[in-house]
Amino acid sequence: MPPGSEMRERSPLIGPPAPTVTYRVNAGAPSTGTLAAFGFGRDADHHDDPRWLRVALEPLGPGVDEVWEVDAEVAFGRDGDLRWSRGGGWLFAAVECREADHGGTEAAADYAYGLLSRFVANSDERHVQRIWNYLAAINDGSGDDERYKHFCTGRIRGMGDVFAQGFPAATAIGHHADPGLLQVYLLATDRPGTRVENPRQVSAWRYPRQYGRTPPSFARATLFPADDVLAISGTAAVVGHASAHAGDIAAQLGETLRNLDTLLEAGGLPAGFDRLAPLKVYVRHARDEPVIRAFAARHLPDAPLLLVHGDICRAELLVEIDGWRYRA
Ligand code: 3EB
Repeated sequence: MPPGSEMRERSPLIGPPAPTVTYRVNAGAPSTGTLAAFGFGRDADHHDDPRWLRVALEPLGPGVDEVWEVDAEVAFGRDGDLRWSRGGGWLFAAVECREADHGGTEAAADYAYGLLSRFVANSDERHVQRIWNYLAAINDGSGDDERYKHFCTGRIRGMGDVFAQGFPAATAIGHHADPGLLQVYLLATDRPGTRVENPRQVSAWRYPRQYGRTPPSFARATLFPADDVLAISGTAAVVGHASAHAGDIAAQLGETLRNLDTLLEAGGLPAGFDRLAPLKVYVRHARDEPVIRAFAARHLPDAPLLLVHGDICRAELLVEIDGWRYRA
């Protein structure tokens, strides 16, 4: 074979290896290589460490912590309502704030995204790959005044130029804790990832007017720069732009899995969600837990799974799944 004609299975590493994500019972306090760690619900541990975040969603079933680790030393700190950590080419940043301190949902989202975008813009790790948003009573209010829609308007206003190169993959879920609490956290790195859209779904930023004044600003998934992980947004039974199977949890689960499978294919990842795919399932009605567990046992038997109680941003949607799919 002449020099230079070797075929490569895929492109060489062009970015830092992805953090590892694991679910653990009682993970304990963050340690050297911990980029971030999360407890869920009111019984989760407290650790006075900027890398530790207690997420305002109650676990369904056994509570576990989620831990992100990098193979490097991690530095961390706080700056007002923002805390951050960085190591191995990755940045974690989180903002927690109270809506009342900013004059409402829209203003609080604007504030939180403003803090995050300014912080990220001043970091080497300025390419936001993934972001999570938890706000209270997400479906309260009707029509354009639903709280989620106010959140979407504030979010895009607070997103600075660091988000303008392409929206990150995201999750936006309603919590049942402290009514005015907004939690937003992100994962960024020092090189751009690749946005992946779902051919079965209209891109969220192109949703028609009926879903609100401000279309939601997120990508369906991000392929990390080293091509080692597909980070998957909150995925529900949305086909085209419409919600499918209103009120039918079993059918919504099936449609959601079709969307997840389609995203893997679109991202060029191997098919299937096995032990290399830690997933989180957001469940509107706690009574649906047994149906969801049975579905998971059948279709996702090896995927590490965390079920949490949370509201999906469209009132007719009963379940949403997000997560990570490692290539190997
Ligand atoms: C959907 O497909 C369901 O506003 O950040 C999923 C993931 C959804 C993220 C967001 C919303 C968001 O439109 C809702």
